[in-house]
Formats: sequence, C-alpha cells, structure tokens
Amino acid sequence: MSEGYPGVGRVLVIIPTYNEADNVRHIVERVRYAVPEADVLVADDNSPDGTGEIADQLAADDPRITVMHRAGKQGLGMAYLAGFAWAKEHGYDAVVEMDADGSHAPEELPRLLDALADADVVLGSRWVTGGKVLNWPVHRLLLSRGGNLYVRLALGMPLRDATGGYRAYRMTALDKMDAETVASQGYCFQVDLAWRAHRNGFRVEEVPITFAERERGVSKMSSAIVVEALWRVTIWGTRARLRAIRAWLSPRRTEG
Ligand SMILES: Nc1nc2c(ncn2[C@@H]2O[C@H](COP(=O)(O)OP(=O)(O)OP(=O)(O)O)[C@@H](O)[C@H]2O)c(=O)[nH]1
Ligand SMILES: [Mg+2]
Repeated sequence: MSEGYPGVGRVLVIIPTYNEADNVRHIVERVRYAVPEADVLVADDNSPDGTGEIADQLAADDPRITVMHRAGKQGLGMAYLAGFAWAKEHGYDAVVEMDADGSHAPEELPRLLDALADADVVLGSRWVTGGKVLNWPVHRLLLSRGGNLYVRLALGMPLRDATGGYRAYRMTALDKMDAETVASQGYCFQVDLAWRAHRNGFRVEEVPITFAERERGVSKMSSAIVVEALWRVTIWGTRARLRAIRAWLSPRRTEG
C-alpha cells in the first residue's frame, strides 16, 4: 500500500506494451526511480517477443510493479481500459498513461502530478510553450500538428495536444467520463478522452513535455489509426454543432 503523491494520493502508472522487450525494463525502472510513490501496471497483450516475461521478472523483485497479461493484441485503448478498471478495483486516486518506448520521460512525471493537484486531467503537451519534440521526421511533425489543428477546429476544443498519450487523470474524473464506453483505438482513444473531459467541464491542464522519438523497437503507428481519428472526430464535431444549433433554436420555438 503506497503513501501517495502529495495533493494527489495513490497513483498508478499504466504502461501498455506490445513487443517492447528492448524497452520495458528501462522504462519501468525509470518510473520507479523518478516517482517512488507511484505503483506501476504493465498491460501486456501477450507480446511474442517476451515483454511479458521480462515484466514478470521486474514484478517479482518489486511489490509496487504488477503485470496484467492479456490474451492478445487488442489495441492500446483496450489495454488502457483494462488498466483503468484495475486501478478502480484497487482503490487508486489517479492513473497515468505512459508509452513504453521512452517517448514519455518518467523524469517529467512529477510536473504532471504536481499539476494534477489542482486539476482533474493533465495532458503532457508537445504543442504548448516549452513543449518539444526530438528526432521526429517532418511527416510525423506535420501529422501531429495538422491532426491537433483539425481536432481544435472540428470540436471547438481549446487544447493544443489532444492526441498525446502522456497524461494523468483523477479517478473521480475518469469515472464520470464513462471511459468504459470508449470504442476508439490508437490516437483517437486519446482524443476521445480529452473530448469527454472537455465536455464534462473538467479542469484540463496542459503541461509542456519533451517528447522523444522511440530509439528501439517497432512503431505501431499506422494509416488506419489516422483514418479512424479523422472520421470519428468529424462525426463528434458535426454532432456537437447540431446540438448547439438545436439548443439555439429551442428557446425561440417556445417563445414563438
Ligand atoms: N497492450 C498493448 N499495447 C500497445 C498496443 N499497441 C501499442 N501499444 C503500446 O502503446 C505504446 C505506444 O505505441 P507506439 O508503437 O509507440 O505508438 P506511437 O507512439 O504512436 O508510434 P511510434 O512512437 O512512432 O512508434 C507503446 O508502449 C506500445 O507498446 C496494443 O495493441 N496493446
Ligand atoms: Mg511511441
């Protein structure tokens, strides 16, 4: 049982993994060192490269580390949902999302958690002042900037980095967001949760992070992920505009 992070309480860092054998040990060790008050849950989708077994070795030596072995590759979003449910079952006050590939520096986590002391949701942001991206090719930079611009315009949501995956949520907020009904995968999962947080009127803070391109292992990014985000965001944005129009018309109808 952990004593908790000041102003936040018991924190669980969820790290989803699929074929991260070259990364999992290092990332978990960095988290444990950077935020000793936090527990770690590795959510592995039965990676063929043995990531799950490496994580088991880490867990055997440290009671603050747990490994969730899932049946097979079901996408990042599903792994997070299972992790959130586990955190709820085990009475955590906050959860953190973090990639295993080193793109999200555990050394920056105290800044996210400090911000969570006065917020419901904290987004690690590459696109606010002070945020940085290291070693990304131009096409990835354009995709991220363009994607975030589209999200902002389509949804009318003021966040600069709604696609990022380095985040902290209070469990109370996550509960109200009905996260278990999220069907989105990939980046869209992150946009979906940001959109739910925004619509619920939660305090969403963006904290600048330095995002580094993965050095080892294989990317799971695909064009299918981008296409999914595009169509879902377009549908949500259209629905939000229709709701706004209906709300604008309805008092006039009753007046008339
Ligand atoms: N459990 C689980 N984890 C996944 C799955 N897909 C991706 N991940 C993990 O989610 C995190 C982000 O995936 P990445 O491959 O880094 O995706 P990305 O950050 O969009 O792409 P690159 O950093 O460019 O490689 C990593 O820790 C992956 O191992 C999945 O289907 N199941
Ligand atoms: Mg990555």
